[in-house]
Amino acid sequence: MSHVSRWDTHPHSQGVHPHSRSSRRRLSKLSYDPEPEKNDEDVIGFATLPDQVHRKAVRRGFDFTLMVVGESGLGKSTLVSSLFLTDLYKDKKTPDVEDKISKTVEIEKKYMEIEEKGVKLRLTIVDTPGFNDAVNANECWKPVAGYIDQQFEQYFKDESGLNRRNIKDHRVHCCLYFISPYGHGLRQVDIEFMKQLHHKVNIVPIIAKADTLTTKEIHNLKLKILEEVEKHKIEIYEFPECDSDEDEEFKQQDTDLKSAIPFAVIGSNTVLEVNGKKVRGRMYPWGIVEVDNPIHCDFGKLRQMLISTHMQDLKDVTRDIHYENFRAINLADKMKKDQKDRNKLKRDSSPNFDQIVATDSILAEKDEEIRRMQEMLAKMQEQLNVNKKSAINGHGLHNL
Ligand SMILES: Nc1nc2c(ncn2[C@@H]2O[C@H](COP(=O)(O)OP(=O)(O)OP(=O)(O)O)[C@@H](O)[C@H]2O)c(=O)[nH]1
Ligand SMILES: [Mg+2]
Repeated sequence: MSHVSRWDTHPHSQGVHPHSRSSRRRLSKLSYDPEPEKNDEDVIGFATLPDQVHRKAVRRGFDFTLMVVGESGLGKSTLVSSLFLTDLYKDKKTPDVEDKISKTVEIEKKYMEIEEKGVKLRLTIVDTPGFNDAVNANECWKPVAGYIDQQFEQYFKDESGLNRRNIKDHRVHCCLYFISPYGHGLRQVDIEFMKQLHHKVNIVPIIAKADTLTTKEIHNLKLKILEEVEKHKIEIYEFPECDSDEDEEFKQQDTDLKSAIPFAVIGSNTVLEVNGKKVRGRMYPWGIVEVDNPIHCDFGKLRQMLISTHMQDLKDVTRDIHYENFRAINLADKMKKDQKDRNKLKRDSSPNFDQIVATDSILAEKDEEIRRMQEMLAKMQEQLNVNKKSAINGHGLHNL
């Protein structure tokens, strides 16, 4: 890859390595300088902050997770292996992966660590089984949505745990949604699928197997898809505005990328020879289509966007919008549950009126019984007194 890290040309670095002696000297000076550009010795030193952030980020490395979804047989597995496995592993000896690609039957995670100019990228590819018209197409988004939620949940748990500094970020940062080249735009299942996912993940729509369409057909299909995306209020990944201070070349690149959405791609893992050069392509009786040729398809643009230009933005949107969405819903659910539990607890410890009524009536019965007993005792006492009196009287008479 020929992309030059944008940090290499950072205006603040001015070719001074942050570790160099002069930069360290600058950090220790704390004096006011009315003309800081003129006297490099007297600056405070926070201009090295971007370099410090850069160094720290490079040391830690980057995580990125890409997912592919769509109808079965559209070339999802072929594309991801064309995108990463063969290309980024060109130094390593890999067996011909084409033979290995077969129908995906369950969600598969492929993990790889790539290094370029000292920058480490931990890449996770989530390959999902394609859905089929015949097999419960209405519900096919559920396992995919479940997988995305699971990753958010894991991150949420890790974030609230003790080992927060070493969290591995497996949240899905981008989902390539494959659209069939054979239809006339989006199908009902595509609309439903994307609507179920668009608040969870950045969706980048892809027209699969672009080699089966003519240039005009690709153009028309792109327009139709964009029209339907808008009509059905599907929120696909929105490319950020290009900064006005970017150079002209970068601005042009950005415009080209945006105007190519949905990217029409071709996948292949076969390396062929064209004019003495080895290229990845598909051979037909009438000629060869080259995966990396920008005239043949948008594969190069897709790869550029994913790896060179928009990876960080995809991660930022995941963290700031999709994960925040998940957190908000999760916390609201948790609060509701806590409230329910509290109410239940209150009910358990509050007086039971039926029981009170029953206890009261038992007490009343007992009171009544005591009262009757006291009455009986009083009668007996009275009787006893009468008997005593008559006995005394009897005795007195006798004595008289
Ligand atoms: N014409 C053409 N065929 C392709 C392209 N990409 C893949 N194929 C072929 O399409 C067939 C299916 O490719 P897979 O990559 O297995 O498709 P998938 O979307 O992963 O399919 P599931 O795993 O069932 O979801 C294979 O025979 C590929 O060689 C392409 O860009 N153009
Ligand atoms: Mg597959």
